Amino acid sequence: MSNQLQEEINKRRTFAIISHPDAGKTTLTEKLLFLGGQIRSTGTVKSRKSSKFATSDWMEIEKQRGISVTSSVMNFNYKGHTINILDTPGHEDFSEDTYRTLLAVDSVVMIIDAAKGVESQTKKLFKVVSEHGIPIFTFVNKMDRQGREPLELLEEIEEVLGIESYPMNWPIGMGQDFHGVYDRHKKAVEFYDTDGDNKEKEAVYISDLDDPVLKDKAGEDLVNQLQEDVMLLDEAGSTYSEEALQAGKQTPVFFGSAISSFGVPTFLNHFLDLAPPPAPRQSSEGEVKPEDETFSGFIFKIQANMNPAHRDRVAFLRIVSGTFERGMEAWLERTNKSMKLSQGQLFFASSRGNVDKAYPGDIVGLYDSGTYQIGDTLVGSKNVYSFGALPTFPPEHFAKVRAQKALKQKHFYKGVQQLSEEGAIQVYKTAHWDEIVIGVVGRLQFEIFEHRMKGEYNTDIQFDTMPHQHARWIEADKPENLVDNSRNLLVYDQQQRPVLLFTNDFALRWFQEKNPDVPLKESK
Ligand SMILES: Nc1nc2c(ncn2[C@@H]2O[C@H](COP(=O)(O)OP(=O)(O)OP(=O)(O)O)[C@@H](O)[C@H]2O)c(=O)[nH]1
Ligand SMILES: [Mg+2]
Repeated sequence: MSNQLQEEINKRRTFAIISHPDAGKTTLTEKLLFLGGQIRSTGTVKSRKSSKFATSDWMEIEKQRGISVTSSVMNFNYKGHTINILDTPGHEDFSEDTYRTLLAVDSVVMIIDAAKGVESQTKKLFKVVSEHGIPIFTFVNKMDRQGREPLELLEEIEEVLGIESYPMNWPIGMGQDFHGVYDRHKKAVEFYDTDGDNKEKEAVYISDLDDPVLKDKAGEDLVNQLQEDVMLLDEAGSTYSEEALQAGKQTPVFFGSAISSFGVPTFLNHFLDLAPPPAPRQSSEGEVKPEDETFSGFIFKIQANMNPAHRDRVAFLRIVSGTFERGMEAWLERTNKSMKLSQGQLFFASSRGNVDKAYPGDIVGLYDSGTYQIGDTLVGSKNVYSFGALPTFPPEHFAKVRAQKALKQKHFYKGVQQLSEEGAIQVYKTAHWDEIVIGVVGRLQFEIFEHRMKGEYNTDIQFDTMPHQHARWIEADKPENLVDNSRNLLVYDQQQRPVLLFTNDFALRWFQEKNPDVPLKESK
């Protein structure tokens, strides 16, 4: 193993930010990029009137609505580290994308809105993360607003999520009365100010919690509260354990206010110290270590039209082992064919750039003219192996779609094809008239589909939503004979495999009872 490879691995941190919608993922992402010198000013998320927009919400519809609908990848350097950050969408309709993103990271930052506590979508995402046993860091956000009692929030994290929590710092007041945070390890206080300059705040070291500086700045009542809380945490709270943290069984908790950058630099410093470098990954041929010399990686996301000027498509490759070099030869496991990786790109805040070399943990964008699929493994030698398929969710909403104008047919088919390859929609054809049916996991995806078809493929769409809720792949000699009533509909997927769409659970059970010898599969 070369020393250089090992050094590059140790420098890297690759993580995703997750939470319920609106907790502040994109805002925190921006502040982190700003710290890394990647952007010079932070655009306010959701300020529709302003011309500034959040860097990671680059898609047209994200800018319009101020929500994230797709995960985005950004690379930056900070204090000798190379960081790959993945900002994910919170809305459950896009959770398939978020789940796949979680499989490409080594740790996760979970944001809790101090006023709302642990919300439903955070709970679901947390479950997936904890099943993979990766370290989870918690950032309790929006302390500049009146929120819930910090102790109550900790209790909720422990009870609802079932993970031990260890506050690294503790808030002094909140909302109008927010005065800063007390660092339990350093025994120092960072005082809150609203100048939002995003610099590391000078910490004030104190002898103990009776230090007059504290009372001077924060007042008697808040200091009393702080003393009580800290005593309780010291006596009854969990003890810090690096081992439990690395196993994803204890989460370090930080309080702050992303919008004013308060607590963000401190958080990042601790995070870089504690978060793990790129991890090994299981493959069909056993464990692959990042320091293995042979290059390997897998595609976890495909995105069309990232750059409106070029209308190109990018496949996102997470490097697992070895060194990526521009122009290198690699084998695609699915086809066993070799290809030249002539152009790889790294994504920065507002640009992307060609990359000559990239290392484990890095996420490289490969130009894709239809070669790659989500879940593909690439290996830098003929002895290929696979990192396994990535999860797909069964669609639950269906609609017949067509172009409003017949003249747009060509654009329409291209758009449908490309967006389905991204994994954003599933596409079927009806048995008789070859009508296009699309299936999605969440209804909002219909809207995004419509919006993107217009914006990226210049095609207005006619929608007929359908009453069906389930899709099942079937194996039968004459599938058309199985369609017996209005409760199911026969369609074919893009590989011409028969699929039955059912209106509801009852229709599904009814079919199973009548056709016990026809197996129904949730995925292909
Ligand atoms: N008061 C206050 N508002 C904040 C803070 N952080 C974020 N916000 C606001 O909360 C709203 C949501 O922020 P985003 O960063 O878009 O949230 P998100 O988690 O990325 O949302 P989705 O991507 O749609 O899931 C925006 O209006 C932000 O300005 C904070 O620290 N304090
Ligand atoms: Mg967002």
